[in-house]
Amino acid sequence: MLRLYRTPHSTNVERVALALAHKGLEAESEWVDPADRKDVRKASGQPLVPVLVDGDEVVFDSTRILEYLEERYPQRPLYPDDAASRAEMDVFVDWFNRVWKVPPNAIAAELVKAKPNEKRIAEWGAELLARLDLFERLLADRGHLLGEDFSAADCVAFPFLEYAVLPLPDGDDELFHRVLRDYQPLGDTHPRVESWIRRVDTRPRA
Ligand SMILES: N[C@@H](CCC(=O)N[C@@H](CS)C(=O)NCC(=O)O)C(=O)O
Repeated sequence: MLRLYRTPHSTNVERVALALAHKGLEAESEWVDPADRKDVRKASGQPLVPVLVDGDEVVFDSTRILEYLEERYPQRPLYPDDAASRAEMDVFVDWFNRVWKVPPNAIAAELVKAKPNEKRIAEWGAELLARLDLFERLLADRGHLLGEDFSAADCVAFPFLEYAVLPLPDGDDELFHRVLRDYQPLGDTHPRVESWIRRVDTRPRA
C-alpha cells in the first residue's frame, strides 16, 4: 500500500492526489501537523510534504513523485510517450515550478513585512495576470493545458490556479492561498481558464 504524507489544503499535495486518483491508485494518508514536521522528517530526511512511501522507496518533491508514479505505474499515463512531447511537458513543468511560482511567493513574503513594498507587489501582480492570458491561450481549441487529455501539466498547475475561481475551502487560512485568489481575478475575461478549472475540479483526488 502506498503512503502519502500530507497536510490539509496543500497545493503540492493536491498535485499528487490528482495523479494517484487518475491512475486508480489508493494511498494511505499520513496527516502531518504543519507545526510538527518530526514524522515527515524521519520518513524522508526533509520537512516538506508531499512525501510518497512505496515499500522501500521514499520519494519527496511533488514533481519527482509524479515522475516516479509514471515510471512505476504506467497505466493511465500522465506524460506523453514520444520524446519531443515529453520534453515539452518537462519544460512546462520546470517553467511552472521555477518561473510561474515566483510572483505569488514573492507577494506573500512581501505582505508579511511591516511595510510591504506596494510597487513591487503591483509588478508581481501584473506578472500573474499576464500569465492568466497565457493559460487562456494554452487552452485554445483543446481540453487541457498541453493537449486534449488530462496530463502532468494539469496536475502541476491546477492546484495553484483553482483559487482564481473556487472559494477557499473551510479552514484554509494560508496567506499564500489568499494571494492566489486575490491576484488572479478572472472576471469574465478568461472563459477557457474558468471552464478548465471547473472541469478539472470534478476529478477525484486520492
Ligand atoms: N518543491 C516541493 C515543495 C513542497 C512544499 O513547499 N510543501 C509545502 C506544502 S504545499 C510545505 O510542506 N510547506 C511547509 C513549510 O514550508 O514549512 C514540492 O513540489 O513538493
